[in-house]
Amino acid sequence: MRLSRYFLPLLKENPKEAEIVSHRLMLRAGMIRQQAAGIYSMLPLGKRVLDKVCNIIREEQNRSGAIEILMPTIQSADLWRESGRYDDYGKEMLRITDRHERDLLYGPTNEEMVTDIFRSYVRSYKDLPLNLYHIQWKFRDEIRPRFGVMRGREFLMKDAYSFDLDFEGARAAYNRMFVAYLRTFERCGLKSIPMRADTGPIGGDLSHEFIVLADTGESEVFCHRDYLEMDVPGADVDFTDDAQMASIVEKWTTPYAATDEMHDEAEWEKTPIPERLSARGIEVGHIFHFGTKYSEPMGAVVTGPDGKQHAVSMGSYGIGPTRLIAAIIEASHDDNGIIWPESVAPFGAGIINMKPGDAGCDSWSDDLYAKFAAAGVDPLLDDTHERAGAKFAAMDLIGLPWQVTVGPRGIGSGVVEVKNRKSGEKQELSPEAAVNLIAKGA
Ligand code: P5A
Repeated sequence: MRLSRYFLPLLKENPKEAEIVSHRLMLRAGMIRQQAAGIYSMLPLGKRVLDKVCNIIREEQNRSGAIEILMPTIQSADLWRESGRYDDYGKEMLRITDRHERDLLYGPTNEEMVTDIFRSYVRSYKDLPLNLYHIQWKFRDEIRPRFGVMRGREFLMKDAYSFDLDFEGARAAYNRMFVAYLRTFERCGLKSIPMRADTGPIGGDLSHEFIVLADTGESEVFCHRDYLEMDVPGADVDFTDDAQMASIVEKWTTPYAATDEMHDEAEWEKTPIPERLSARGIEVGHIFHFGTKYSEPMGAVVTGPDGKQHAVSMGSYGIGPTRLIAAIIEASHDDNGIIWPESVAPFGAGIINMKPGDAGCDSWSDDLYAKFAAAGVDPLLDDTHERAGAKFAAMDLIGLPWQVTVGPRGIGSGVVEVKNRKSGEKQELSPEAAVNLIAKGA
């Protein structure tokens, strides 16, 4: 992409409404635009990051055996009356009436709708296990939407729903999602810690929140320091091996970890004082087992091997991709701007042409651009006529992992300057060496 033809509305001033760094940087880097309280457009740079994050989520959901669908945002109130949640959900639910006076709602979550899909088609235990997920906008009329996309009213969610014959099967499904979540957040460049959590309006008796530690996090959390050093399972982990899944979950749930709602002082005191970490955290994912809470009232039953009818045992599993972007920025930035992990960076590298219009600078920049594209590093070429200082500041702000500067002096000695955004380290390299170095990580 050439910056001269791109839409990157950077802000020079710090927006007054932004209380936390991720909100400030997303506004300043031209990633999002607020349209109403807690409702945002994703601008081109933000949309690129969102797509990268969603693709990582999708790959790990698919790897774990979940199957993608897409359900609508608007739901019929009648479905929610069947589960009893239409009245229970309260003011967070946006209720809508259509021209025929039918009650509709903008979905805050999809347990009822997916249970309806399941009961319409699945009859036998032989079709289980089944896990259906989608990535779709949700609406929750939060009292205090704040911190940008961190706590929006309209926000994107990946929500998965598992169906099994009995608790044992449901527990195995829960474990698979647990492991998929560890991998997903690690691939987004984050250290996430699974913590025992309250179930709130989703319900059930078994639940973990996946928390990213950050000073600006909304939750107070308590955990063992061992979590900071634990290794996340590799891509070769076998999601069909229930015993392997269970042992990974056991390892990741043995040291103490709980959010403040579930915090147990007596248990906490068993952790030696130097090993205790009490901090603030951002909830990027939340998984639930709730058994027959929806399948029983909604008649989602299958014939079991015993020939009898069984209400299926269910769980649901959420990740907030829009919140995840904010969490990544909270965890990875400096005074000059965002520092994207390579896996979610909107472009792989920025090329700064110091003197557009100069034949040498133009041809070197174009050549580098083509070489990067061929090597699979999606480049952003700054071919604008801004001052050098403004160009460097803009590149730092948008946080691409690498910056390659092409200027007349370097060309004279056959080199470009390569800067690593994270370490700040600079080196002079031939264009070929620069492409090789940067393509290695792509
Ligand atoms: C699980 C999937 C559920 O809704 N039903 C379907 C279950 N869980 S949850 O914890 O309420 O939400 C799942 C994840 O969505 C993100 N999230 C938000 N992101 C931005 N703004 C919000 N207001 C918001 N609310 C929830 C979080 O990442 C949460 O873990």
